[in-house]
Amino acid sequence: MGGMFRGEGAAAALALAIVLAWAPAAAAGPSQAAGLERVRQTLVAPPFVPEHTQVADGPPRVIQVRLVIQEKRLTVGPDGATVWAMRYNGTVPGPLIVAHQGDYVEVTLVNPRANTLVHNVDFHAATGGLGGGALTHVAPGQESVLRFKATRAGVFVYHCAPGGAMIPWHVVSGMNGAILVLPRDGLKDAAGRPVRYDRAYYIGEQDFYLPRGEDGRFTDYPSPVAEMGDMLNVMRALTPTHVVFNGAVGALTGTHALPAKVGERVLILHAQANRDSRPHLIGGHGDLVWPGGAFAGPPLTDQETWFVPGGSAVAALYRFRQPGVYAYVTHNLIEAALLGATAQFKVEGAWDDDLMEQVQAPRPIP
Ligand SMILES: [Cu+2]
Repeated sequence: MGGMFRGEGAAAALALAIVLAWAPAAAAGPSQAAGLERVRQTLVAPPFVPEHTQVADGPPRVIQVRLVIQEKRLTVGPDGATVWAMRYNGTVPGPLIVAHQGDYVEVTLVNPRANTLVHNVDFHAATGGLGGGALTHVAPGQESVLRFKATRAGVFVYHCAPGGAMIPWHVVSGMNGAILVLPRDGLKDAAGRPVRYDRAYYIGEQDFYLPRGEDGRFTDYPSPVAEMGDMLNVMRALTPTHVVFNGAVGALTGTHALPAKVGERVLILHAQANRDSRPHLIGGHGDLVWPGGAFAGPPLTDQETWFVPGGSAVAALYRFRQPGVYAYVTHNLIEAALLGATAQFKVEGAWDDDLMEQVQAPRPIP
């Protein structure tokens, strides 16, 4: 317990030092956001994405979103593991926000009185002030408003970063999400031609570090702070107990598989706020993959497996050519099969024998 509170004190001091260091000086220029049309974006639970146009249908706007923080226990796996999940808008990962390059994103961050911890939000898409982290610290019962200009087109992570050990603890407790900043004229292929998608899914990968008791069973704790010390000890070994998509083992498989149809182009947005990942669609490919999630350069083509550096989100586009159930995994197959990092696409349509055919079903060797 003593160590836990010492750690908390150090974290709080670091957070304060960071805030002071980043307190804005005299403004270099006023925000150009005044006078722009303001649009409230309705955020939805992952793996779904908010309604949006792929090509901007007007001049830059101010996109208003509301993130309400929730500290609530979450069941992570069928092995009885639970965690005091820290969530934006009640989900792990937090909701996807969608904007176009040049838009302003105005975020109201709400920390309801029922919570127990200080939180904030650091947008990798933003410029300055710890990505907004220095300007958004909210204690339980407070809210803050941050506006930033989405100057770069890409997919970016956002996450809580209250300082010191609090940063990884909050992030691996689920407090991360992503924002999609589309080029105003939409996505382009490697030759610079327009690319459109028929569906988009947002897959947030989450590594969890859940403590076990002496009996080997996962421990339940009465509060996030009670869980913190033991979780930090598991975290220090850098060995997750679970690596999952959408907050829990099986959250995107079986009846929760992601639907698609043969011929549809599906944009897959894969975020990992803390750890490297290597997505692979078993039986398919990355037709187009934007490395690092950046849309300014040409996408890679015909990728078998692609890379998501920890602390980033990457976009891949695939047009399904065959029906069936596709596993979508991180191709560390131990994490995929044993720790939970598997999703599924359920694709309807007609089978193409030209692409694949079973020439002989299994039979005894003649
Ligand atoms: Cu937090």
